[in-house]
Amino acid sequence: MTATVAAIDLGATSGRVVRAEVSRTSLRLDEIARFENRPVRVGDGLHWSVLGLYDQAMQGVATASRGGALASVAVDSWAVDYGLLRLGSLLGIPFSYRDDRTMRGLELVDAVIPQPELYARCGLQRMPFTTINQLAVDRERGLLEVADGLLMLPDLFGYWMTGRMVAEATNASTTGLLRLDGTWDAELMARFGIPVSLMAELVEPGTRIGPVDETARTHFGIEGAPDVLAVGSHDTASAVVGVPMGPDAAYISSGTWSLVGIETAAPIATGEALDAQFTNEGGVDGRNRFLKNVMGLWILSESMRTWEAAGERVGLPELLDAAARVDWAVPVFDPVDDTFYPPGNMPARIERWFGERGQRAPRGRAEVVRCILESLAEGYAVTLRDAARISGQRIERVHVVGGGSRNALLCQLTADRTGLPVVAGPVEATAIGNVLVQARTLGAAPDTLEELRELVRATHELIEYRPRSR
Ligand code: LFR
Repeated sequence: MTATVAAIDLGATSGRVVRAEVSRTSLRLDEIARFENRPVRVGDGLHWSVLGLYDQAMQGVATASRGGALASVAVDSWAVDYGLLRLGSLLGIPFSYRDDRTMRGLELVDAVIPQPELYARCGLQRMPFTTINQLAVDRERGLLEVADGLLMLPDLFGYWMTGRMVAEATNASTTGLLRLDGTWDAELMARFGIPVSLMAELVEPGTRIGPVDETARTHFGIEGAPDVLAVGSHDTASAVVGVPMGPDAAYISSGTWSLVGIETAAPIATGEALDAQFTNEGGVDGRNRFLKNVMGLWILSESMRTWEAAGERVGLPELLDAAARVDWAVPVFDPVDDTFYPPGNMPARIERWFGERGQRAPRGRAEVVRCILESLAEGYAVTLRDAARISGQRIERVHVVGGGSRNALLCQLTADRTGLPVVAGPVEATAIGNVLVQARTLGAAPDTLEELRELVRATHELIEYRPRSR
């Protein structure tokens, strides 16, 4: 049996719709649509253009449906962001997690609950964008008094497609409002004045949400009536499904963020994990994603934006070539530092970071790019050593998936600095994880994550980088 399914995969800079044919022994993906995603700043802050994204995604699904009946469709996106609703209608335009209101949110949350206590409850790394911080700001502004529902963005799309509201579990695990056992933490919500009634019913990946409804089918011209399924709707959860790893492996899901970690059987919310600032996020099939958010290629893309805004022409391949030719030592910064979180002039921030520490900053674009990549690779190496130490799991190879798996210099530096072989690919692991879980739900793909990963390994070309001695 072969299943034909469509994945809507939304990233912080672009979204895509992929059509896939999956069987127990084959996996074929075609990109049907790709569109830009740019948050828009208005008076009250930085927002996602959710209707535009939905429109583009659904047009992609319609195109995919014209190429032969789709059995199902599923959405994944970045985590933590959400829409508030009242009587079924969206209340306001969802904020982007890069909006600086999250800093106020951190203060509000700190005033109510000490970090170690919050960590013991939800197991998340302290990050400004966590949903609980954003909701603390909404509460302060009186918004929670009018809202009667909350949907994470993939769940919002699912609701618009089907009329049914659910809270997919892997994405819900990024809110800070789920207990480590995967249930809504009503007591914590009460302490923050967040009504638990805002939250929808939790569903696991593999749940059928319902058929795409008449409104959506007619408006977008979708042929047939595909079912909307829940998958790992947190993009990183889907990416981890698509990592072609075996035992003793770690992963880096490398894009705007680098999510660096391992899969564990259960959350690890110990004092050591807190000190090293590891996150425990829910994975598909009840696995735990023990990982850390390292700033990622965002620092490079923001640097390029800065250079372009100054009227300089910059192409990524040329920059990477120049950076590869830097054969002298460059200094490294801490790619987990909050300085690099908000949008802005990264080269200036890098210079300031070194200046404040009395160190020489990199000069010129080639050195800056090399410094960014070396810093990321060093950040990965430290994180993976911590992950192995804290979990007691062996790490003998590192899989890099996502856009960053195409960055040969970064992959090589990662091998060099971790001292481990790096296996790069597939680029589209997130969409793969999404379609595999759909196909499995339809009975067309193997049952276990191990077998699904084996299928990815068998159908994709991977590149191995060996560590060079230093
Ligand atoms: C990656 C990602 C990360 C999450 C960040 C913000 O796309 O989903 O896992 O921490 O974006 O949502």
